[in-house]
Amino acid sequence: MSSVTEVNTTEYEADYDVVIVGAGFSGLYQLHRLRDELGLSVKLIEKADDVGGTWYWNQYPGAQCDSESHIYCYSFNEDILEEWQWSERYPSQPEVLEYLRFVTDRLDLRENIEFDTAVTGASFDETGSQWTISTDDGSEISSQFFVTAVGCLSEPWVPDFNKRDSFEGESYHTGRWPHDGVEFTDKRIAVIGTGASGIQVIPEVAKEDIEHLTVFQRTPNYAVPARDRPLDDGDWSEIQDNYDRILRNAHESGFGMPFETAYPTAEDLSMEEVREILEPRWQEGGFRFMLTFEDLIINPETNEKVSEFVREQIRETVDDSEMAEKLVPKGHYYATKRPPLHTNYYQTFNEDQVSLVDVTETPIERMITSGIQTTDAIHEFDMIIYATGFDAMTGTLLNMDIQGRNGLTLEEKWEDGPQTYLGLSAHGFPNMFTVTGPQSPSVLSNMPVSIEQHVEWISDAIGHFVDNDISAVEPRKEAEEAWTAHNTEVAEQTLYPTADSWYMNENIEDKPTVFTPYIGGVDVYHQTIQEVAEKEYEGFDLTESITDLDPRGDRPALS
Ligand code: FAD
Ligand code: N01
Repeated sequence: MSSVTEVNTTEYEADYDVVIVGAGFSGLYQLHRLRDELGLSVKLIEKADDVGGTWYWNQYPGAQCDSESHIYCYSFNEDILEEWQWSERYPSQPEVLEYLRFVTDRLDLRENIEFDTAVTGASFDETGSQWTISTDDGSEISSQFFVTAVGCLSEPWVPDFNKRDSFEGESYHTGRWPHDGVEFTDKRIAVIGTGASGIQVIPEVAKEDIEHLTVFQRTPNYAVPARDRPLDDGDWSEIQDNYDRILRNAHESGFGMPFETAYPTAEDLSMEEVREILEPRWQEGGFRFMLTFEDLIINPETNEKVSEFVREQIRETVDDSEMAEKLVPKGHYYATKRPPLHTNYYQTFNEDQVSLVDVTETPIERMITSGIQTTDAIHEFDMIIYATGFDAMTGTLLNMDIQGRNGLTLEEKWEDGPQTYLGLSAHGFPNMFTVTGPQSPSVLSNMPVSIEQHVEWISDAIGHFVDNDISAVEPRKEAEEAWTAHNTEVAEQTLYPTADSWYMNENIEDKPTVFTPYIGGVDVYHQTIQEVAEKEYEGFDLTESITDLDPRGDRPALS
């Protein structure tokens, strides 16, 4: 049970009940829920000049969702579900952005969003049980609750290559792609990185009228064909007829996707039998392939057979056998690094104007004014595209200089890796909640499902605290330690920790090696957080207010 203590708090008046940071999928729904369902005064701060988050920033050619469109959306509003019709099996970046703009306008959210403003600091004032939030325009505002919705993959990461800034050509990161496009014609182009972003951008750049494309690969990936296609009215009416069931299944599944795993294991199957099972799923494309065998991620024998099947497909697709061998992943199990989908990725390496540099054989030594110097050659370019990923899960949170009780910074607290209670809150940081924080299923799911779970839990919790005059809420240290230990324990039962992935923070040298998302499953996780709420927020200390503060009272309008 939680405990309720009376403390002598000084009377205070915060500017807002809640300040939210981030206007992507998470922040937009969080704003709607707190403002329109609880009637709270809310301000949302967003550093971009528009909504969209991921889909605002990642405008690189080929940027597209790997989740199928009909499940990569909000499910909370039936009118929106009926009014919006997706045009493709997987929505492309412009369509997701258009969708998020549509939802924003439909729910009239813009008036509570301050764009073009970055949060640069947030500190908790114990006396008033409120947060002071500083922004890059020099302003400060206060709120009783502080909700971070800053995204797990929103801080681009560029490796610190020797003399990185000496290159004099054009440089772009996929996660900060210019919104007015990039001209590729007649250019010699390098792409560094073959994760999900690289695998999408490479075929699109290769299609352009370029002089040459050189791909710098460190770890080959297991990419499965997406097999995108337009959705016609017939497809759409079938989805609409079954939407309740589809969405319920997604919310009750382990990965936030409405697909059943078909077989318990491949352990006792011959490779021939495995091929027979996987072939139709390979032809169908998408994440159903990954969900063929239930024990894929815990049983090395099953995983090795599925991995081998993918390797066979790569060898069959790439004409040059030496090139094919370089593209075949060998050092990690399938899906222990985020498994991407692709459209013509492997086929691109059959084009004359595309070449591959394996940087494990010939590492990048330095950037030079005209390109990239590896241990065996100088490669000259007009443009370098960094598809090198993100300071994932914690990077964006830590950049905000968040200070909790007694001046403890989140950076100090998480020096050895994130410690949270339920991936939602942290001891020492009262009244602060994080949407899809580290140690929640987040990136191991179809994210709108996890986002809705979190936003609804946070809203219900804040509503409960407000209704019960609880001014400060903080997870107990023991609860946090137990959750952190549980995260590690569950991860260690899987193959995930065997790979050098960004899930393990391994993409950035200074970060502690620790598995950051929660792999217990979206369904199990949801049940856990619901039970915590039902048991009066078990694991949290709740501090009752003695002030006459009415958190639903009149608050300043947005400037
Ligand atoms: P974001 O969309 O990242 O939004 C966070 C917002 O916070 C941003 O607008 C950012 O500008 C703002 N912000 C951050 N820091 C500050 C600050 N200090 N001050 C003010 N504002 C700040 N997930 C899936 O489930 N399926 C997919 O197929 C899929 N495809 C993806 C493709 C790409 C290219 C990428 C990068 C991610 C993909 N994801 C996918 C994950 C995706 O990030 C989530 O699905 C979802 O969009 C996250 O929404 P969010 O609102 O939580 O975070
Ligand atoms: O980033 P990544 P991403 N020298 O970190 C390489 C989501 N997403 O932007 O694997 C040379 O996966 C690095 O090599 P290695 C999705 O969740 C989704 O592609 O570390 N290479 C890797 O190849 C995804 O997982 C979608 O050895 C270096 C690449 O750069 C997440 O975002 C689309 C290097 C980085 O891959 C991030 O994906 C796009 C170095 N020093 C993104 N440092 C869809 O759903 C790094 N690399 C469609």
